[in-house]
Amino acid sequence: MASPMEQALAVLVGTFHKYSGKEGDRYKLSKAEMKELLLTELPSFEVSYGETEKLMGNLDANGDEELDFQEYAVFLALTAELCHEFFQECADERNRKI
Ligand SMILES: [Ca+2]
Ligand SMILES: [Ca+2]
Repeated sequence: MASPMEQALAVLVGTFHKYSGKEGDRYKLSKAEMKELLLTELPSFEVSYGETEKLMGNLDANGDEELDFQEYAVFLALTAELCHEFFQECADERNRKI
């Protein structure tokens, strides 16, 4: 039985392939694929269409208008950092109330 972290990694990799395989290059996320991934898999982030465009631009390091796995991995790292900050703020908030 895989540990929670191993399962989480499998989900992160599997989610990339679930969307990257929909159109064009099977191993890259097009703008439409990335937009669908963001809206479907991260609904709590409430990303708007304009924000997906901007995010794509920032993440597309080699400028080919698609996200390869390496560029997606940068997105995951940034998202993890945001979550970390968010939970830290929640914890700080709780500690202040105690
Ligand atoms: Ca694709
Ligand atoms: Ca790219």
